[in-house]
Amino acid sequence: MPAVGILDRYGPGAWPDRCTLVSPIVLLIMKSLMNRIVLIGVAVALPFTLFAGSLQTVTLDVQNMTCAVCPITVKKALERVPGVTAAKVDFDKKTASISFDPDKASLAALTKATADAGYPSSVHN
Ligand SMILES: [Cu+2]
Repeated sequence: MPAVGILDRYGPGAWPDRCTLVSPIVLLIMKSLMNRIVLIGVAVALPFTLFAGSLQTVTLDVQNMTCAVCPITVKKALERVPGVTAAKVDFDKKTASISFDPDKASLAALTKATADAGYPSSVHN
């Protein structure tokens, strides 16, 4: 970090005598700035952590998957829906498990996405 380099060069030892009072103040200011940067980092990261808790998971029954490429097409279609964080498609069970943010994506948007790709789906019971 460049701030550390500045402190090394202009730290207590490097300053002329008349600056002995100023340098500790500069050090204090630098330290409080660093603390502020850390605090901002925490403040930015926090909402993402809270977000992770509000994800919803749903399993859909998917029709028309006839070959090994079909699940990939369904997965891509689901992942393109805004708010979807993960989509797993099971070819053998003919299902798709989707994690999504319910504030951004709806069940209707998910089933529409698969239907538009050629694979109508409905919520698995
Ligand atoms: Cu196929």
